[in-house]
Amino acid sequence: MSRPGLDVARVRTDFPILHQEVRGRPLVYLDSAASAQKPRAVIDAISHFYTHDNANVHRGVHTLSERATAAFESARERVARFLHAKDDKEIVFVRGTTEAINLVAQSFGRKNVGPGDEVLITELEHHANIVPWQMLCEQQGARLRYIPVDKKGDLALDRLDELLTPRTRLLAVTHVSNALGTVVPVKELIRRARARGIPVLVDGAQAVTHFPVDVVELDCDFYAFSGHKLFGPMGIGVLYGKKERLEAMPPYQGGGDMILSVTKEKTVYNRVPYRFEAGTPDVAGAVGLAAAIDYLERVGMEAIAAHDRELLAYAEEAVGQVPGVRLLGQARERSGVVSFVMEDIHPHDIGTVLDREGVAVRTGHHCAQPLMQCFGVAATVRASLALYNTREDVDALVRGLHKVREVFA
Ligand code: 7TS
Repeated sequence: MSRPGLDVARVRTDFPILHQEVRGRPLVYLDSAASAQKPRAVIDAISHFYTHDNANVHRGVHTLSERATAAFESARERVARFLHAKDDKEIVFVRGTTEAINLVAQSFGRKNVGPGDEVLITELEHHANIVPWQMLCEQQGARLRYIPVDKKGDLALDRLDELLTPRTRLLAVTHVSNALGTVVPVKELIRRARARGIPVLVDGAQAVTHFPVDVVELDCDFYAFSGHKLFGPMGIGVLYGKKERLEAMPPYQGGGDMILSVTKEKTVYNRVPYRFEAGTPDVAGAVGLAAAIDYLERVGMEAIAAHDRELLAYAEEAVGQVPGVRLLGQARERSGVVSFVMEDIHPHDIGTVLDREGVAVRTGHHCAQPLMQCFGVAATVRASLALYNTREDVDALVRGLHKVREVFA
């Protein structure tokens, strides 16, 4: 179906995996927040790399190695432009959001967070933006503090000034909540933290897929995201870091390619970003990620944002009308996901019935257990939307939920 600005029918033809039946029904994929599907352009770019250019990077002078190096570095430039970073050397390739946050925790964190210091996060976070900070705080004798979330799923920003203390060494916050879809006003948080000289890391895993992001305009110190949620391959992700921040940080892992010279006694580390990229990187992954970004920008991030907003409003309305459904999260601004519970029917049972109808959703705590505790639930059903989803997909979900009611009546 076509909407102004985004020809979804056309977009769907670019995603081969969508055109299959699951359990005898056409697949309705509503789990893109967990991992998004890949357009043909990404699959072809990876295949082309392995068919024509595969070699290790930065080490060889032979032609294939030069080509692989050029492809890897051009992917870095592509990512830099996508985030509107000033310099492609501010882009560190990692495995995903999780590794990006662990890198900052163990490199920036170990250097800058000491006994009695504080790291501030929020109750909205995915475990990937909680556990690395808990580990750091335990190692350093520091304290992890949380900005609370209110009943609607917004952060209680009236508490921010009191939580940003002279001991706060970093604020780490999600841009969009994976469990509720809350869009956090990160720009305001960054402004208020930076006014006190406190650096900010933004977890952009669920944001870059839905709207344009400009790290310079946000003025964040770090920004992390995963390739596989951005319609690119698994195993590749990005840490953006302001150059002066990255340059002041020690390496995260030691090994090949992150050095300038090694003697038996001492290593001189390579410059940024290579200092943080020990070992053979996922070159094909970076190539695939660049292809995904090219694809998204051809479709148009603004058009994608408009489509996603419109479809989310439709989905919230339609799902909210199913008898017995309670939607979770009424934050001022939301993106990408509809999270709900249904009377006393267990979310896993709902997910199982939906799967029989060909509808893929995620059920569980969504790796956001502290947030689930705030809302007094152990788990929810989460339908997540992407540029290839249609109103018909939402209608299929709603029909499935009526089926759930019949089964458990
Ligand atoms: N941060 C957020 C906000 C996320 O949603 C996720 C993954 C991560 C970090 C971790 O990303 P990774 O690529 O390093 O694993 N979120 C989900 C999800 O919602 N369902 O499955 C994974």
